[in-house]
Amino acid sequence: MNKIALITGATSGIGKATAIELARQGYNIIATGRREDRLQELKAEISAMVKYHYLVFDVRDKDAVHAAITSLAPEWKAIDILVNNAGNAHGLDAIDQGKIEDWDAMIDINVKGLLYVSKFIMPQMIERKTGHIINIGSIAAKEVYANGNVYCASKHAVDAITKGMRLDLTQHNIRVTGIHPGLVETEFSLVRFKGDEERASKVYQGFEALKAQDIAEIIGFAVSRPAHVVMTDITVLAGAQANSTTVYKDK
Ligand code: NDP
Ligand code: 8X3
Repeated sequence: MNKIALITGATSGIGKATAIELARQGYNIIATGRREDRLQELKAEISAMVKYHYLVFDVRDKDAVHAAITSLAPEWKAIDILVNNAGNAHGLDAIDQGKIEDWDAMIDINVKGLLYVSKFIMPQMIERKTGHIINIGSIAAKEVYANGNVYCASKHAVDAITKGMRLDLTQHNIRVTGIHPGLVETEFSLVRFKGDEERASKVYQGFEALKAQDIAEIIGFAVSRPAHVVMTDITVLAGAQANSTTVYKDK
């Protein structure tokens, strides 16, 4: 029987590429997100390879998360791989200029949403004594950059939760991996800059940014290691990127 992978935030970017990559590896896929039309679109591509199921929920809504996970039919309940990917930056403002609704969004989605989804999936992993949780952090989990304040805090929290999960879950034979990308060209900057396409595209001009597929392949590598190997912490930057803010762009 095929193993099952649940990927949050599979409607675009890293999550979508990961859903397709893990389907190629033979995992049956549960894709989640808020945009149902995109989850439906993904069906054609993935169900040509493996079984596909999608769940529509906002990770901020703990009741909706609980209802969605408990609604799974018995054949979908034994989730082997959880990829906690849903998340975004909202705004890029100095701390005194930051908007409270942006702070709420980042803490509620990137931190609390990851916890809610994990909360309802970990018990069956513990019961079955098997599982792998991949948390998508960021270079912002390792460094703090100007105006990144609360986004960086939310990703530092993801890093701490990842380490805490490993301490508490290894005894149950559950592997925990943190993946920390630098600049990946997705809808990330479009969300951060609230739909400003020109400002968003400038982030990725003058160098070759990482692609969602690059991260998906690293996730695919981490989950395909033999059972006695756990990749704990992977930071991956674009080739022209030396740290979160030093990017060697074409003149
Ligand atoms: P995208 O904006 O392309 O994708 C974000 C995904 O998260 C979408 O599928 C979106 O789905 C989902 N999502 C956002 N908010 C919610 C919510 N409230 N409830 C449910 N799902 C939600 O960005 P990326 O692919 O780049 O981002 C994926 C992860 O990678 C994020 O955690 C991000 O912080 C991290 N990351 C990104 C980097 C980059 O440079 N792009 C670098 C380092 C880390 P929908 O809107 O349909 O709900
Ligand atoms: C996304 C990458 O550099 O904007 O996490 O923080 S960065």
